Amino acid sequence: MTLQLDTLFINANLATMNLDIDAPYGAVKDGAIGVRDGRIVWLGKMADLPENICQKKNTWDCQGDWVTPGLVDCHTHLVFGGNRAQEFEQRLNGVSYADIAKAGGGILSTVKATRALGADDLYQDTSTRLIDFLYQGVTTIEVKSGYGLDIPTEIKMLEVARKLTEDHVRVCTTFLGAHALPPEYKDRPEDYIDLVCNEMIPKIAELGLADAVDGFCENIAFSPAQIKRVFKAAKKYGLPVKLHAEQLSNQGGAKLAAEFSALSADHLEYIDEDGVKSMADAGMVAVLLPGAFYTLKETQKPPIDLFRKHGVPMALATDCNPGSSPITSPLIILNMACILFGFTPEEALAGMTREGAKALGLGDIIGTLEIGKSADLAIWAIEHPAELSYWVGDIANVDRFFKGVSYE
Ligand code: DI6
Ligand code: FE
Repeated sequence: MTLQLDTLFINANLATMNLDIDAPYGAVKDGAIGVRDGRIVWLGKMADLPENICQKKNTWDCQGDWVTPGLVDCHTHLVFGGNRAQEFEQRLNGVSYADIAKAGGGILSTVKATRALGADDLYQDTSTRLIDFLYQGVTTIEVKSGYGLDIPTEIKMLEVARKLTEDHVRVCTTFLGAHALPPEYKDRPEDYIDLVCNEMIPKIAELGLADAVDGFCENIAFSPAQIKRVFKAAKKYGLPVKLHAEQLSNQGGAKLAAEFSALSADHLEYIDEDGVKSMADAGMVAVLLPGAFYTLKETQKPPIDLFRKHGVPMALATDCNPGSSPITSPLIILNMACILFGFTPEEALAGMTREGAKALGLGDIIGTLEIGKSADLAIWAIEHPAELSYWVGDIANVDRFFKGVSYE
């Protein structure tokens, strides 16, 4: 039998992250990967490569480099106008993140800047930021709206996010209309939630611009009852949900998300065991965001022992945004997860590959190196996969191999 391939990767150490392979990192040393039509069709030891291989394109000699699944950043707010360096300065002078938000700064200052930018400029700014992620091995990125808070700007943000696929990356878009209360709706949160549920979600669903719906459940944002309305509307249009929950206080958001079979609940510093159990029962992913924890100088860590105990998968993401996580380096997030939250380097890499994929509902397509999955690969000039969490700063060379356009 002849193995038909487009591309063959040889002399690679594979961190497959496949739990069925009983070795740290699901490692296959001295391995090879065969790719056809953008999918992995052969994976194993060099010594086991079939003799008859018919290749249309090229052989990529990895010379002992490590190959991992392409990184999956499953929570970002990559599309935004301006920046908030001055608020950063204010915070360092003692003003809290919550107080800045209450005074009309914070998210709302980014809303103003994002509304003011034309789609082309917004795309240019975002695409420039995206380069950092691509240079660090990201092949899939989730991008949220939520800095428009009116119909035209939310649409503009999601269209910009969709266009990023042209930059050779898999993009999942999330509608985050319930991020903050826009100034036009000051003191009228229920009216704004009406707009989100009755106009924004239907319009965005009709245009096919969002793969999921998110909300910010917090005392400085929306209550569980308001989020519930948003989730009901999302479900009506067949859109999966996820939630910013328990970031600054315990509102029971994760439990609410579980009731709607959410893909994930994100942040979770203040979640209790009850909340963790409901996530486990609903098969949800905990998306942990050490960049926001670090930037806001939080002291309460998410209860990672409880997630481990109840078997809740832990994903990691940059939460790249101009306020609480102005971070464009996924690898720094791996390091922060280890140092600040007590992840092992293997859990950290799993968090930004296998578990990140699950958090996007793409666990069958990406996230591990396995036959049948998409060939989204990152090839790293390192001697051990723990290096991905270990170095802080510019790490060794990485090559990306990515054939997908958007996910099927
Ligand atoms: N939680 C966060 O950390 C970001 N959004 C959210 O709901 C912060 C967004 C910002 O400050 O601009
Ligand atoms: Fe966020």
